[in-house]
Amino acid sequence: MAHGGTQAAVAGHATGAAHHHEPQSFWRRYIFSTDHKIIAIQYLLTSLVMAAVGGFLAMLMRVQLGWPGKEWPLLEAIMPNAFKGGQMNPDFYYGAITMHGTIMVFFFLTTALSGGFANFLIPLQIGARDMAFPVLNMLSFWAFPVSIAFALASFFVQGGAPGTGWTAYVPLSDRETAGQTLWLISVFILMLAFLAGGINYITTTLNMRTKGMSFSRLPLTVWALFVTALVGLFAFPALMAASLMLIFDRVGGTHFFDPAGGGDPILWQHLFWFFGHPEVYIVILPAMGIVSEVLAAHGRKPVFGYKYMVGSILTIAGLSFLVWGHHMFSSGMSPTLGSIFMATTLAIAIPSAIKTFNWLATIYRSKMRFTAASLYAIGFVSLFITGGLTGIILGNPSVDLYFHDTYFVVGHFHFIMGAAALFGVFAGIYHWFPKMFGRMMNERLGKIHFWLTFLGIYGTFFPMHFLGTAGMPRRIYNWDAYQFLGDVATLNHVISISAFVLGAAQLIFAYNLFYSMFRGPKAERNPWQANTLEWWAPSPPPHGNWDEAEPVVYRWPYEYSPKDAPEGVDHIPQWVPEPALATAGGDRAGSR
Ligand code: HEM
Ligand SMILES: [Cu+2]
Repeated sequence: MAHGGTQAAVAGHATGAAHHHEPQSFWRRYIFSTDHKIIAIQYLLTSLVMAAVGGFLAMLMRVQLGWPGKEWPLLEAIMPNAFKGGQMNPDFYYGAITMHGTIMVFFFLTTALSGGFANFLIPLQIGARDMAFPVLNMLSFWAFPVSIAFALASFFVQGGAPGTGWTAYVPLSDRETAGQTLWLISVFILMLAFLAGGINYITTTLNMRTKGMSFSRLPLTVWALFVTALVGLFAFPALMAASLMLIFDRVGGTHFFDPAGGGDPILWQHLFWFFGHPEVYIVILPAMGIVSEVLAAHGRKPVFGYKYMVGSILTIAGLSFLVWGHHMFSSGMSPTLGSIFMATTLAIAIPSAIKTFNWLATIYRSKMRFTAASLYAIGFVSLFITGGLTGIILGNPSVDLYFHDTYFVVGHFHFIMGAAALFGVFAGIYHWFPKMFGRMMNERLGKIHFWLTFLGIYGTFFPMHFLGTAGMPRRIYNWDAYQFLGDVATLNHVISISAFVLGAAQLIFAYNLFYSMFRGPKAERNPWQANTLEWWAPSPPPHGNWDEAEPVVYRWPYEYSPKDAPEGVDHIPQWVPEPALATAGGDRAGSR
């Protein structure tokens, strides 16, 4: 009933003088919008389209790896160049590898989380009306399709997409055809766009928090997105510099990386991984924030160890700049340096484990409502544990010398980065969809989607560890050509078939998403009875977010199942002044 009370209070509040805005054209409203929520949806939808492209490439790669040497007349009919003569052409395969990684890391995960969710959640959850710099925000978004266009254009130039992988190691990337230059330009623009976006997130979090929203009351989502933006501020410039230098090497006659001209190819690896390791945390930290939020709201229990959660986010962010050498153990670095990077790498396991135990403690004896959102959040914890443990194995230089560049590494990073961050995105979409679109998604389809995805992920990526132990290198097109591998055929069949199940399951999600957007049942303001400020706004919130005054914050965001609250009160939102008022309902709750 408490809930009814707050809703009534909120509804009463909504009838107040509405915020007035000039009528806007379709273009200003939905295309060149400066409203953070529209921009969030633009990022999110573009990132999902890119995920579909990246996923399609993955399916093609699994076709090849499942049955190398087989002919596919149907695929030849659809893509005559890629499947000339019925078999996949190796250049296309390597181009697909590069574009799959690039698309999934940059255009899907980073964009969905640090573009979509950062835009949607930061202003709403801190009680602001918009970002600090709305026009810059719009420009950041519009740089992003430009970057995508450059990357995708590489498929259509002479030589096709570059075959160097998302890490673009020199000297190969120095010698690669023109597509590599387009890729580098794309990456440069993207980094610039993310930097501009991050400046907005940082400034907004620092300066635009509403009355009462101290840092100790900040939802963990905002903490995570804010710290992620700080990490980006220091990481993105390294890749910007590196890509610019490589562009110069390729077209400008310099020799930064070319040993023939006195350059150093290892320099690229340092610059890339100085960016690249923080980048993997740029995608996992926001997912961690989302998961904490969803577990608390759907588990009806405060997040366990809030301060330790914040501390771990900060520690992980700091340490993430000190571990890049674990990607380079086999580059010939001195063993002493290897040991140092081992120590820092294993140190990251500590804050990671703190977070993991806190999630488990949050789940333990909670009143978990098993929604699609909470299933994905719980699934995240499982994937994070599986992937984290293999990370600890790889962190030992002596072990890594064997595993480096095998499928063991592919298994590791797909669990922890690919799949775990993907689960964070799904948990976030199922949780915030009602607020974004004012309608509910179908829970039953959501749960089917979850189980198929969960099983598909384990079926696809778990066996990869065995391939790695058998010595199968990553980024090879025809494992059947290597005698030393023994029989890896069965494992590869299992992986490919699981991957197809995983891919097919995403069609259910796509249907649910688009159907619900237009036809789903109308959402109330606070369908999950959650505590953070966005649930105080109408669904979807109008331009300017709050119908009247900005909300005022009276408490931390995790007052679920509070101990001393009156009978029937199972949560007290941040905007409610005193516990008693939650049941009293009426006009005082949430007003100034
Ligand atoms: C306990 C934490 C972790 C440890 C100890 C760890 C350790 C490692 C090590 C040693 C490697 C290098 C393996 C090699 O290339 O031979 C590696 C690769 C990788 N890790 Fe982790 N990792 C951890 C967490 C994460 C997280 C949270 C993410 C992402 C969200 C991640 C993403 C990656 C990626 C993307 C690669 C490979 C990149 C590539 O070569 O293309 N790792 N990890
Ligand atoms: Cu790393």
